[in-house]
Amino acid sequence: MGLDPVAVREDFPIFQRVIDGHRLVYLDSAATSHKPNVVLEAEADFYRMHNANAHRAIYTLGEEATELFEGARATLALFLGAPSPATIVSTRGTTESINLVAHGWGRKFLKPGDQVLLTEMEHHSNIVPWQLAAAATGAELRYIPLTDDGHLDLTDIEQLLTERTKVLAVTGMSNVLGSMPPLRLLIDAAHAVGAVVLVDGAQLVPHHAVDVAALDCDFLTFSGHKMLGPTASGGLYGKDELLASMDPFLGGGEMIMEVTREGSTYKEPPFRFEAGTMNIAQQIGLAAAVRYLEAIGMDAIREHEVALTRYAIEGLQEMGARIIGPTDTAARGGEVSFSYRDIHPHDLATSLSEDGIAVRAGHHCAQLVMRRFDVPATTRASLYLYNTTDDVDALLDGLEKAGAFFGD
Ligand code: C6P
Repeated sequence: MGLDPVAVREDFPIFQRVIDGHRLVYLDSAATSHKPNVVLEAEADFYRMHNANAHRAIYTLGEEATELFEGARATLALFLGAPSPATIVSTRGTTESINLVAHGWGRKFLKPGDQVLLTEMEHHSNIVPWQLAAAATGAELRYIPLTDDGHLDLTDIEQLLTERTKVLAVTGMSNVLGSMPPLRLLIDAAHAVGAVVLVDGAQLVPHHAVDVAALDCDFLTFSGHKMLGPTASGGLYGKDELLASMDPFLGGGEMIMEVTREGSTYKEPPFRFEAGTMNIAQQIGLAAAVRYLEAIGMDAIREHEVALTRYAIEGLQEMGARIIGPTDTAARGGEVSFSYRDIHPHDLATSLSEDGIAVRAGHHCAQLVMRRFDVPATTRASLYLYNTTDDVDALLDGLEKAGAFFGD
């Protein structure tokens, strides 16, 4: 049996909210997802019953905190098909994870004349850290362009991906277009020229089964808050030998072996990259989110979202909205960006909000995408396991209402 979003909603207290007399129609999970009771409980239970710093104390609570925090790492490793928990670094999410790699790997190994290959569909989090690393090392940035329907244009890939390319950093799922680049093909092509590959999994991991061993990516980043977990939870997967070769990102407590006046030696990964008191409760909450997602099944979630995305795209197209991104649901996720008549996305989002409908309007931290499609902003409805066709119908009704109000 497929996923029943109505039953799923029962697990999320926020859906009891009534907003100005309207039920909550939440279509902004690409920005952040809601949290089921099991996640809220796991986090609260940690604070209520086990609260202590991890990896520091030998009293009972301290040992429990360490066990729970490390248990969360093991849960994440299994979820992502990682070979061992030591390949998972706990971070506050994708932005921190990419900065960690661009700093710890990029600044150490990039040299003048090396190239970093990005794509025009990247979120700013997968551009700016590389710009900083390039500025610090003399490396150059190059970009894979996009086709008119919002996929990567791989026509000139052989000119872009060359012996000079040292790293390919690519999203697994665009937060604006929904497009899913052909990761395995890109990873193989990058490895063939000796480049390492970082996959920005901020949107992919919450919505699609991911197996890092099968993908053979070198790094994968993810944000817990987009996959039913708490804010400031998340992580970085990295191949053992790469993590071991990298410099620390932040310096501080618990990431060192020994500190002298002159310098310090560092622990092995992942601890080398976990300076200071960590996001203990958040990672424990994220592990509960992962168990919840696994119990439902990532394939069932994907199947539900594909059907709902198709329903949304068809409904929007029937109303004359312009979809910005692919319309074929096979290689895309449920981030549906559109423009509707000439109504500014901010006006549209404000009008929808009056009916309890939450969508995001703006450039979605992806200004290269806006420029490519010649729009200042888009309205984006993004779907998740708790969304229903009723939610999409509410969006379409809301658009009709906005259309009547703003006119032509
Ligand atoms: N996108 C959106 O509304 P953080 O903020 O670190 O959890 O994730 C950053 C990030 C990186 N890559 C992609 C593909 C993303 O979608 C995001 C976050 C949100 O689209 C907030 S801007």
